[in-house]
Amino acid sequence: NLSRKELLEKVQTQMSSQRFKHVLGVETAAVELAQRYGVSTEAASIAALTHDYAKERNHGEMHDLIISANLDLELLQYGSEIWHGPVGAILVKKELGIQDADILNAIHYHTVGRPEMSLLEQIIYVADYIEPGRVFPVVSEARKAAETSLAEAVAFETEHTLLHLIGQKRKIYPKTIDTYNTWVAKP
Ligand code: DGI
Ligand code: FE
Ligand code: FE
Ligand code: FE
Repeated sequence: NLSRKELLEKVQTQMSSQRFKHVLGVETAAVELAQRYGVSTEAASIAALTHDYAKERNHGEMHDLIISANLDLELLQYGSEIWHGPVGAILVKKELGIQDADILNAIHYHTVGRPEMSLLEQIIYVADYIEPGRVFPVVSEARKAAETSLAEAVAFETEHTLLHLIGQKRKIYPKTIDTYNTWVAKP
């Protein structure tokens, strides 16, 4: 098991200083949410520090890993921005030795979510969106939701991410819709 300091050093080698700063912000937000919602703050810290571990890997390597690790091949049709979660979970296990399934799932699903999310998965999904460095228009509303209901914060983020993608006519990964249907849509 790596100490927090060792983990920080390994993560820092994988990314720009700007992204590393984002990762530290996600850790701050995730630990706070973990305290509020009764989840292990250590697990929240580890998942937050590693959630974007693969973000700056080259696309060819990520593409090949999606195939060799038997990840969802549909990922390949929806652009590389949604690859780093699933790929990151594989690499964090292989290269950092992290084995905890809940932490690996939190990394895997941090971008698109999924219908069933553990509290830790919800925390990383939301912390990524509301960390102190984020500045988009609705972020204060998202932070407010996270103070009272984690599920409401997940729903808010899911709705607004989808609206944002549609506003830019981006392709929607079907699993993003599955998350929307579970967390946002009315029955
Ligand atoms: O890695 P971060 O930048 O911290 O944040 P993230 O992992 O939550 O999101 C990365 C990007 O993924 C973000 O700009 C929105 C995009 N994204 C999320 N769902 C979808 C998507 N892009 C497409 N094309 N389709 C999706 O369904
Ligand atoms: Fe990410
Ligand atoms: Fe996110
Ligand atoms: Fe992130």
